[in-house]
Amino acid sequence: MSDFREQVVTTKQVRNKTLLAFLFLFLFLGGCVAAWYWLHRQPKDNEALQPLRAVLNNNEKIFRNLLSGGHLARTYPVSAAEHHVRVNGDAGMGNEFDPAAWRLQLVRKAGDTLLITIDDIKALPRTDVVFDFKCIEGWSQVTHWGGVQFREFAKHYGLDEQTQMQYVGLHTPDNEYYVGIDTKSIMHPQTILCYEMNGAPLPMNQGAPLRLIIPVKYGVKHIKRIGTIYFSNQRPPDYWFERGYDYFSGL
Ligand SMILES: Nc1nc2c(c(=O)[nH]1)N[C@H]1C(S)=C(S)[C@@H](COP(=O)(O)O)O[C@H]1N2
Ligand SMILES: [Mo]
Repeated sequence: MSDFREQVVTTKQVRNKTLLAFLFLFLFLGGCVAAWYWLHRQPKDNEALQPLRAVLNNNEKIFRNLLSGGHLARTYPVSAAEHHVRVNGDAGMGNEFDPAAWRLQLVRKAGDTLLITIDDIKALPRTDVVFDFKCIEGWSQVTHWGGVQFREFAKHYGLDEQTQMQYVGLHTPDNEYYVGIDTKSIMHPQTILCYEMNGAPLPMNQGAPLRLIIPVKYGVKHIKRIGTIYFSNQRPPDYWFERGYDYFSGL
């Protein structure tokens, strides 16, 4: 004789369980719909719904503390670099621009702006960086850039006091494109003021005479054709932040 015991389940029990399961399903779906309506009734903060913006800001706090000079973006051999480098984004890249007349405006303080030539910048120690350039649109490319580390540049121009501030603002000569970057990220050893691509002068559409290459950030922060650099304890205006993206845009 086997010890097999059958449990007798009545039709009534089956029906009750089924009803209970449906009840939970409807409560859950109702909750989802209510949460969706609630979220979409919330005010916006720079084009992102406020609760979502709060999540981005909290992520920033966490990642800012994790990021340090010792945390390096992965690098690649020069031979791995793409020759056909994608061109993306042309805000602030209008035709009425004269590279010969260009000077970098470095605002050290209100009323204290240095005008720096590209030769001044090329005279500083040169560094290469080959890394995987990632755009938030979903593409990435291993690319090769040359320039001076921002932290070398800051040392050369005596920016000790300025780099104690929380943010750096950069914009194009016509102010059409602009980014704000936390100082820790701009002082990162892989961040360069870049004037070369694939060992040759930076092409016009890629940001000549000078662009930012900042491997710890998404493409949006790699501003092309830098006109002005300044420092602030408030978040400088940021083109893609104003269009709903994350301010920090870290990787
Ligand atoms: N001045 C300027 N810089 C810019 C942009 C732009 O529209 N204008 N687009 C950004 C974005 S979204 C990306 S992905 C990179 C693309 O750099 P690339 O054109 O050299 O590939 O530049 C960034 N820098
Ligand atoms: Mo991008």
